[in-house]
Amino acid sequence: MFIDYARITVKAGNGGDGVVSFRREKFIPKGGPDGGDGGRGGSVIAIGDENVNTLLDYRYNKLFRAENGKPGSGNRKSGPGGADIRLRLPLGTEIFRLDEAGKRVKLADITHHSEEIILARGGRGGKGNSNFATPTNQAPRHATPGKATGELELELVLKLMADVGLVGFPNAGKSTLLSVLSSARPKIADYEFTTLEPMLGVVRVNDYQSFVMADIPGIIEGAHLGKGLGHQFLRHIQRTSILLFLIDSGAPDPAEAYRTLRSELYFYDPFMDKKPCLVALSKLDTIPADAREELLDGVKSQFKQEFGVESLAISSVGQINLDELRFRLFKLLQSL
Ligand SMILES: Nc1nc2c(ncn2[C@@H]2O[C@H](COP(=O)(O)OP(=O)(O)OP(=O)(O)O)[C@@H](O)[C@H]2O)c(=O)[nH]1
Ligand SMILES: [Mg+2]
Repeated sequence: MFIDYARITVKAGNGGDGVVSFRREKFIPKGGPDGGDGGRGGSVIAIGDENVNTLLDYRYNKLFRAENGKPGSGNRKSGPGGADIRLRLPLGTEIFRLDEAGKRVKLADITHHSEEIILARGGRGGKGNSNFATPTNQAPRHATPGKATGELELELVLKLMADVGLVGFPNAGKSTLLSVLSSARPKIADYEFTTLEPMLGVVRVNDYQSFVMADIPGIIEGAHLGKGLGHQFLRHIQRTSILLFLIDSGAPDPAEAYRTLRSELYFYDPFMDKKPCLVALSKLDTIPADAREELLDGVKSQFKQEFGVESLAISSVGQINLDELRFRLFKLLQSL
């Protein structure tokens, strides 16, 4: 199951207490103070993991505690530190702390594999009485307690990381395109809202270069008012570098479809409307061969003139213009 939001509580370990102890050895009746320090508590650390794709692990398990530090002991022995815990998070996870007023404060944005960020630092260990001996007080009877830590309420919000985001109405052929350009195997079917969760695919350009494309559920007019699946998945293409609009070549008015899609993006985030983009007219194989040229010339020049955007016609099923599309997307990415 794909989960892109979770609310969790984390708690770093308390510091272990420092102890009061005195040397007791044969023939040394009054040994000096030898109470050791407490160990530091374990920290709660977030770590990026490219093999994790969802926040599912954080959906049911809600409380994450690192181990407390152990108290010190005699002979100036420090207590062992508590073990840290690491929360493995998918790349693209934003971490927010909820402050007392319930306001979100951004703590971190996990974008790289193995990247670590301390979310809650373990409490410092207390000092044993061996630290407090002075010329005037050679037998101090006090030690300090370890520092106790509090719980933190966190929100995890996953925004998938991809280079190209696919945008289109339901049934436009987005998932089919992802499946022919990459090794991803999204669900494909001849009805609307087949895709219910986002999926990433790696598109190979040549032996050395590739980019990542994200397929999300289709959006419809009024998505910003909650129609269809609403806008809830748009955040997964919010940080892609470019957008690929996919519009059925057989649509009665492709330019109108494009206007609608753009305005839905704009309602969600005006910044998305400014991303560089490309339009692909899908399912070219469904247009009779003798009607293709006329239709496409008209559509292409309209997109160019009215919106200043390049377009090309493709077919995932008929394998038409797929290399060209791959190449153009890659070129656009490289130009940024
Ligand atoms: N003839 C033809 N059919 C296609 C082509 N691409 C996709 N289809 C068909 O169109 C239907 C919808 O394809 P999907 O890839 O599931 O469409 P989608 O845009 O992902 O749809 P949602 O997930 O509902 O948003 C399926 O029946 C596909 O087989 C194409 O190039 N040619
Ligand atoms: Mg789909």
